[in-house]
Amino acid sequence: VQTIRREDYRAPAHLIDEVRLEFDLDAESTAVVNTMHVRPNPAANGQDASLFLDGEDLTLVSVALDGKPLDESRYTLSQEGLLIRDIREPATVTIVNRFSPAANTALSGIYVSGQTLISQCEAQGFRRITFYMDRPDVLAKFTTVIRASKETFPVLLSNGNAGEAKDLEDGRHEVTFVDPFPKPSYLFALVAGQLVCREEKFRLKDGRLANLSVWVEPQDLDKTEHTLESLKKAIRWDEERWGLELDLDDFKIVATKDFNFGAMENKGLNIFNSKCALANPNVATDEDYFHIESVVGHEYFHNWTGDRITLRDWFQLTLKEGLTVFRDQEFSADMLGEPSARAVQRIKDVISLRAAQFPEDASPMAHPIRPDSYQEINNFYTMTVYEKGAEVIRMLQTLLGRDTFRKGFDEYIAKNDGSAVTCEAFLEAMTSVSKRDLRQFKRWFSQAGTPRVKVRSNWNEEEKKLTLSVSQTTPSTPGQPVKQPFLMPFPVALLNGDGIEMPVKLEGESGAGVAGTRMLELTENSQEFVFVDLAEKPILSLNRGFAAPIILDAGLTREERLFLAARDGDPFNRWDAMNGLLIEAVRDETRARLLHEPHDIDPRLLETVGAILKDESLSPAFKAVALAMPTEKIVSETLPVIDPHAVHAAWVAVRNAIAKRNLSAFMEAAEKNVTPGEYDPSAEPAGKRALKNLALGYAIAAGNARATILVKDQFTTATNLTDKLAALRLMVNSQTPAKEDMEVDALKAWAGEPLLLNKWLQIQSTASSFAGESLVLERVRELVRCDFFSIRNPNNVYSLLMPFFTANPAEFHLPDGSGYAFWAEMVLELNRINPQVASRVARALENWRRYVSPLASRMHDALESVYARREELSPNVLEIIEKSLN
Ligand code: BAL
Ligand code: ZN
Repeated sequence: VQTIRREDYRAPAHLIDEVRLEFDLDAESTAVVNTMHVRPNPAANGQDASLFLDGEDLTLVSVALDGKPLDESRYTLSQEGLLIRDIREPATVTIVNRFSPAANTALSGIYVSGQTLISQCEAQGFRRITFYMDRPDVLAKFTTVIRASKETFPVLLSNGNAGEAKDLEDGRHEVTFVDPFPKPSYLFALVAGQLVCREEKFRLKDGRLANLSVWVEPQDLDKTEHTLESLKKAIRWDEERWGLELDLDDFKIVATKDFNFGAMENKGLNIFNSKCALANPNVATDEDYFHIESVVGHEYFHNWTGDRITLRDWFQLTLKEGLTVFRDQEFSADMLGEPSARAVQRIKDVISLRAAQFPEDASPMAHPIRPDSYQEINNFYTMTVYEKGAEVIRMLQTLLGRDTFRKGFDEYIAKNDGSAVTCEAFLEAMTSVSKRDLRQFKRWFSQAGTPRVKVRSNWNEEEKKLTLSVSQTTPSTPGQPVKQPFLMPFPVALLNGDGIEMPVKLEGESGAGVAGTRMLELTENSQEFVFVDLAEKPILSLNRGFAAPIILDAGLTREERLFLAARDGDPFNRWDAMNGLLIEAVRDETRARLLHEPHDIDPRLLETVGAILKDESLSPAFKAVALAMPTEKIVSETLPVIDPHAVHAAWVAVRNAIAKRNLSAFMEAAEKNVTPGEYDPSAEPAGKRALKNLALGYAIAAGNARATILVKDQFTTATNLTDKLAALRLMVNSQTPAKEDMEVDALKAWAGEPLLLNKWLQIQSTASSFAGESLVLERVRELVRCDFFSIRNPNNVYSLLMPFFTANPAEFHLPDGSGYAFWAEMVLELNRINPQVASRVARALENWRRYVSPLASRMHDALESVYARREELSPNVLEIIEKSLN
């Protein structure tokens, strides 16, 4: 397998100014006539006169140059594409080729979903449609003509404005789309099917009317209102917050149930995985409503950060993804408005960063947000590129301040509009407006690994001064043994005994100290900060709001952390203190069990849970995140060696102790936070439901019979999916005899609706098995063979297999290795069908070295068993398996 390196980038030898694509669509065999206006790239200085056009799984019919058929001696066809020799002048290249959408199980290129033809081109799917310079730095104006049977494909869509439409002979019709904006091929889109739409004319800030539409199969039309509302909010927000307007008359969204990604930002024609687009109270939970708003925003925001300004090469992926995740996080926060709701959202984002990106940063796949090499670009659509990338952009905003950051953003847009650029373009704009030297900051783009920041404090009672010694280290990662220190923001507050922020003054500063959060900057391997004129010994609240994406060792005593959990005015840090205590409780319990030592959970922690539950000043949503047990996976990440079964037993013990000690408070919270009346997915009622369902879970864990009755009732009477699903999940994870009937009832009711079926599958795969029941592994094995499960459907795989392999450690990591054998079977089966999905599943074992030795060696065996079949493996899966074993 070939390794592609960032340093090997070469400008394209040719450019394509305009392309006209004529499609004769047919599910079995589609024909394309592709006419490209090509010219040598002046920037390449005529180094290479050969025009190379990528092509994969295509049948070439003919090649012509300036209208004349080309002699076979002028071109070479290979597995990778078509090389046409000697193109030294501007020329028109016409290629005719065919491909089969029906045979396309990889869901990259154009494929069949039900009765619909759908495209997905990022990163390199366009080469599965026609021969082309399939690279992001070749920008062309596209004209797309689509011809198809009017009965089978009454709706035909592509990027840009619909031009001429006409009926043809033989029951076929033809539509032409002209996209006025030059774009790289990865942003091309085509959809054909029996679709209906919800549409609306929307007045843009400059007075123009844009036509917005959401296209779906007819049975899904009642799930599109929230999609369209989210789009309108996103358009308004981009105008108001960043001064960016929609540049098209028509903006379309299409939803499909068969999609590898969550969604795709094709110019003017966004295509969505239905789980990220479709909602009504019967099929979507509170979290789905929220998530859809954020993904609709994300794809829309790409119109500027991604489409208008695109990437020079795929190594720059974070330039559009990190920035756009940052933008969608800010959008979501602004839609929540209220500070406590915003804080809860920040907490949830950090939970997912810690659960998935931190482990990635410590894995054999660790890579900087801008990688230096890859074998398969699809393996680099990662939490690091996306979520850590967003944290890096957020740090820049924190360091420069919102106003300067906005000026830098404006300059980035103004200078680079219409170009394909590198991450440097963004940093240069920020440097130019801030006049700051950001060279050290740039290390965030090149160094992988999560920095560890250690803080130790020394209080001088006589002089009333506090010295903070702060050091940072970043562990070595593959190919990067030694790291340089990062520049990072490090906001700090010093709290007095009442939890009030004390005036802060650093040694050498004049005047009185200022109360509040003080922004420090870390730049060195070790630094000291001396705070003077302090009235009393303070308690430290560090890295407030999780300003820097680091692992912090604050050196605080348990008393101090209990204090922060009860008093810190920074909601993130208050949550973090509580969460850290819960993690520590499970970790201590795990250790005690492994050593067969007696262990009591700190009663002060159990009391703090009660105090948070009863604190009237806190929102239900905050209480729900603060009192949620950290997942077993999160706890495991903090252990030097992972024993999933010991962690599971400890986790259950800690949860039960919390539940028993606070049973009456939990029951009270469950009863106080019901949300009667019409369903409203907004943050406040959603927070109440989250707290109520959390409280019911604890009450059931405490063995409370009334809670079980309440949950059973909730399952039958709930008028929203959040409550119904929560009730089913609680019952499935309990030992209630009635649970089997409930599972069957739910399956019968939901089997016809893919969105609901996927939720049901996920409940099954993340369940716990109890004595006398079949193992979850056995159930998952059976479900894979059921006719309502299709291994070809990514959402089915993401709902059943992925959560089982990655989010149910106690059931997956069976001591005999049978879970790993099943994983290997599934990876090999998926590898034949859909390499992108297969490689995501393949990653489930990459951290095998972290596990206790019998499990680690069985995981290693399973990886070897897949590697033994390397001749059959796609580059996607091979890269993961090789890196895991190395
Ligand atoms: N560009 C792939 C999907 C997304 O990040 O929006
Ligand atoms: Zn994106």
